[in-house]
Amino acid sequence: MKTPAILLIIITLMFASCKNNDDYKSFEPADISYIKSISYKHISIKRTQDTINKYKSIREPTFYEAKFDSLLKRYEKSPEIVTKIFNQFSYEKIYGIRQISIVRLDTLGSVKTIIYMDYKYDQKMGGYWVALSENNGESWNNYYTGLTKGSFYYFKPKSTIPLFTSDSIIQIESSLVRLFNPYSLSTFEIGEYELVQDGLIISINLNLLKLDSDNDGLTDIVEKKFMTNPLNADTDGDGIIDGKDTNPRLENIDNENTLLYSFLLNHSGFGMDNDHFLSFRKENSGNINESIVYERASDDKTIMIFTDDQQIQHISNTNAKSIILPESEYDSYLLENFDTPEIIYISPLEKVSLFSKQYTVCIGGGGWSNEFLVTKTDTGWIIKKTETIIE
Ligand SMILES: [Ca+2]
Ligand SMILES: [Ca+2]
Ligand SMILES: [Ca+2]
Repeated sequence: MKTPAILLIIITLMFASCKNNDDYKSFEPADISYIKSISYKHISIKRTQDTINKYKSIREPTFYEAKFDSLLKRYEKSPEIVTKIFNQFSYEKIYGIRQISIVRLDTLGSVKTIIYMDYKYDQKMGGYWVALSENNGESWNNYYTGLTKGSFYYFKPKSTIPLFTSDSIIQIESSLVRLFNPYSLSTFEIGEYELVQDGLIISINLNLLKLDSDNDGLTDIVEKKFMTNPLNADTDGDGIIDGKDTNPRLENIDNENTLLYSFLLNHSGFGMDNDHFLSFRKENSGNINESIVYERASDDKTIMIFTDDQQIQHISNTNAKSIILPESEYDSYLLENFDTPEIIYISPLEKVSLFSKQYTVCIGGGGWSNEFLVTKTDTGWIIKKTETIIE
């Protein structure tokens, strides 16, 4: 079917409403008294010395950068060697964790611990995680600390004090910092921060870090990040426990619209160059044309969606864990959590014209969006990708 020119114009106009998540437009550094007033049950902060360098800008080289610098010096005349080593090195892993992410690694008897960065729940700044092994590195458990890098903690990779103080407390030399130049995914700004208070030791209580009060597979700390109930194993009461629920805050509902939204989320639209037929009866779905390549979101992935659309709120069967909040909660969420998992925007279906069964729908994330024209038939959806925008 050929799309008439006039329809294309209408579609283009409608797609103009496909908004992306704005980066911080009116960014202001956090208030210092606020930063100092924040407390966490599993964290205690001690002072090692008085603050000397108030508001001095700091940026310590990471382990990764330090190694890269030394390579540059050594192979000054052959940059191709540096690039080669650099590429190998950046994928090297220690106990399953990429070396470049590791802040500290320490051992106490047969217990090993690694403090590292992960962007899973903190897409822009990265969050601090703790990996623990009680059998000398044979098997590991990974725990989110709830602390975001730069908001307002900075763990010092060069610290020499031992991590363990007892078998249930680890400690790390830290500073309180605050962002003064925000991160931006669309302009690739990495963000800069300034020192608020130096000379601190942050202790993490491992028992509280691991605590899963309602035994649903998510720690209390992760439930705070997900805005699920840490004292109720099934927050939305739909029979699926929070740890297994792909949409843990809101009931999963299977209908023609949630099926479409979930499909678009699962495939993100990348590589979908041909029309696709999505049957209302799953087993009959297939390609209208051959050669369709999907990029499926991984089961391990977490995304956030801020939407007031009731259909999108009740999506089910997504591959990624989807944390869905009303649009009005965006600001308050950031105020409490400082950073988010990857935010995905899906527009509600918009009718192309009053009587047609054609709709436009847009799905996007940080710096990208895909636009679709979808047609509802008696047996399923015909999905046609109309545009991809990568900023
Ligand atoms: Ca739990
Ligand atoms: Ca729960
Ligand atoms: Ca549930």
